[in-house]
Amino acid sequence: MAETSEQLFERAKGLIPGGVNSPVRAFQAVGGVPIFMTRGRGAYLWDCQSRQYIDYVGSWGPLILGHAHPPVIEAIQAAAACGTSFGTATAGELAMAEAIIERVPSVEMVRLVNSGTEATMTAVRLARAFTRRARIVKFAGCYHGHGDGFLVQAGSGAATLGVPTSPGVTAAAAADTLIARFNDIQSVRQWTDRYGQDIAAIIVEPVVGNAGVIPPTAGFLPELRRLADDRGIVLIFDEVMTGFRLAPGGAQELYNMRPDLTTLGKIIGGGMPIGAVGGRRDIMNLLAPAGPVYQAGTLSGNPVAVAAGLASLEALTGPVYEQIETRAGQLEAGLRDNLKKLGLAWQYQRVASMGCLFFTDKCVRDFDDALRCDTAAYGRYFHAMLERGIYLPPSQFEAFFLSAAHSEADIERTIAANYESLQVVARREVAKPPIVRRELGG
Ligand code: KE4
Repeated sequence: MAETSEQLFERAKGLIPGGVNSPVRAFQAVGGVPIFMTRGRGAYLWDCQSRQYIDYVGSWGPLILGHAHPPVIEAIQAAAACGTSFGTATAGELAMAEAIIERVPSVEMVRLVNSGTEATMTAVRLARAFTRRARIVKFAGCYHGHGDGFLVQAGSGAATLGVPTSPGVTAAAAADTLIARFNDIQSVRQWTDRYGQDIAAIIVEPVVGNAGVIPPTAGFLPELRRLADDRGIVLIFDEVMTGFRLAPGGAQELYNMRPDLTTLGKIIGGGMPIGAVGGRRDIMNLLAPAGPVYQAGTLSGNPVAVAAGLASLEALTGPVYEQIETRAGQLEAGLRDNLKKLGLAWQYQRVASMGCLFFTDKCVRDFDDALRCDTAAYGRYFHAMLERGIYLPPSQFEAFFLSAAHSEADIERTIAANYESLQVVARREVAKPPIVRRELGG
């Protein structure tokens, strides 16, 4: 008899801090026991009791083609059959660099690393070396991984746990991090006016996905570019989540922007561990061994991860993006229609295949707006959808993701489950524990 998630979690908590290897998986923001998944295929996940879900987390973004996409699996199998890692240069890393440079015009050179955190840490180190300055500006609610300097009013799991500035981050590390408000250029100007000559970088999620989904207001990104140019500050777009998702060239293609450095990850690994930092040649060439800025990684450019990423990028053609956009539009129309029919003022925000239902009656333009959400209502909504076979991010401060594998029938089922779940929340009922469902097919 397979162990239940409850039994596995009980055991895991004695062996792994919090029972999980990444905090946001622990369901602390929504209550209940985290679900232990065993298999994914296309738009679906199955848990350890063989319950099937339509998955809108997609491993937090990488799986834009869906789980176990055949060309990706074949690429992994072929690469692994030749060995899992050589610790040497390989032609695949060159192919990945070319693939990124071809899709992201602002990237002239690229360094592969093993996570988004490594990418953002490296980008800031490069900016500090290039400018010989110490301070960085980040935005409240944006999450750039768990590097010390970023865990200051961070989003994603940090916001979920209510520890936006983590213990263990020294006052010195935090002191170099200046916090601004997303979509408020004046909050940036206050810092550049005061410390302009000592600010190395402005790092931003061009579309915030770690406080729920918050699009940039018109003019905000161009204003950031202008401020950075005026003060010789390196503008870093953290596109770990938005890269290759919002468009082939990411958010910077969508909003016609040209940052100095870009951080990437998720999709370029096809679900395997990877990250990348890329950008202007004059900055990137500071990286060892070309330059003095040290950065390294045993498994950087790992051949299996690179093979998975290349297969993913290759499969991401124009028609695939168009299909995903069609589905995302259908979902948005259905969810908005449900809110209207039920007379609910909650806010649905979306950019391409990243979306979020905010349990607040005001448009969410920054982290303070997001923090006004009724997170308890989100928790009830999450469980009501789970009961109906829909797996959403277990936190109000996350984005949900569509993939090329989500079918029209999946979208219709989600809209129907959303309608019932909104009623559950509006009536303040508590969702019953997930029921065992028959296989949905697919
Ligand atoms: P990783 O170190 O987790 O690979 O990437 C960090 C990171 C950097 N920048 C952005 C914009 C990101 O969204 C992330 C990681 N995203 C979260 C989900 N919101 C990862 C999920 C988790 O922490 O378990």
